[in-house]
Amino acid sequence: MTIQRRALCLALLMGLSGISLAAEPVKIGFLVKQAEEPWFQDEWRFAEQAAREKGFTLVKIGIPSGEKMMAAIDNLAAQKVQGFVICAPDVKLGMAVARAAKRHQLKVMSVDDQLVDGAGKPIADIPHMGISAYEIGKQVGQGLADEIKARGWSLAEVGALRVAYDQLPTARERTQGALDALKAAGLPLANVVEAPQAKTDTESAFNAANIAFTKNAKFKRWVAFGMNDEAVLGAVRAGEGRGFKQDAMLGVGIGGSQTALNEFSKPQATAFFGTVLISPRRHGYETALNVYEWVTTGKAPAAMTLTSGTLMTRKNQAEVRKQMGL
Ligand code: FCA
Repeated sequence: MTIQRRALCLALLMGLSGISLAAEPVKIGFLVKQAEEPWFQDEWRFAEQAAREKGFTLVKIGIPSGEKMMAAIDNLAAQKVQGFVICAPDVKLGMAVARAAKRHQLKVMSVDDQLVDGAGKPIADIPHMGISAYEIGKQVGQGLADEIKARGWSLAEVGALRVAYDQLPTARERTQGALDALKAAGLPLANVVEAPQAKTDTESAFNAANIAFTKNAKFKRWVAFGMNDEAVLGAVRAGEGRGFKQDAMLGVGIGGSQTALNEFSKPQATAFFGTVLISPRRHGYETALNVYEWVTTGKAPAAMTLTSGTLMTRKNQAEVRKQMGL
């Protein structure tokens, strides 16, 4: 074979493989731990928007357990997905996620809940987008403290219900921020009442709050905070059952999705006073786009992105949502 012919063959081969690569459709997975929660619905909706704009396929799977999560990752690989975004049902499954992604040669990025290794240390080489949990928690506490003041309540007589889910680091940091802001405003430490929830949904928060109210009958006024809107809503519903309506109780959540909007649109204000609105657009659209770019150009996402929030109440909801581009 002459040199020219050999070069021609090589060029042809390269061209052919180039064509087959380009023809491979891009598919990105988006796995979330609680698909029924409005926050995750919103994340998916914004991820879909990125998929439409860039022309890739988004594969959405709910992963409420470790088993479902492992099956979903295998399923993604079988569908020839090239990368995925994940909010795992338990952050301690981090190494299992990392290994499965490696085995299938999939790019992986986490969202909302940062994955940890066996020793509980964040897995630094899985890029992550989360919320600035402690700062956002402080905004919750400040929002509560300001409204306590506006109502002329004395901090000394207010019970502070912490709906807790401490096995999740971001949840712990959020409620710690809220607590620190309330303490800085003058809340006595003895007024803090713990309500550990078994799961991160409204029902579990409701049950946890009920137990806490029963044990602490001395308080006639309450504030409630937790890791998200569902946690605070559970506490608010439990309070209502005990006669603590909006004039005796205040709750500020985190999220600002439909859970909060439903409360704000009730004709009568409830004790769900406000929420710190965070951005499902950034967490859904941007993470999906990040993984798409990683797959198509090789450019990895930033190792860590933390997003901020804005206090939103029944009063300023329209304005705040508009500012956030929602
Ligand atoms: C966690 C919570 C969600 C949402 C998200 C940003 O994953 O479970 O409700 O607050 O962080």
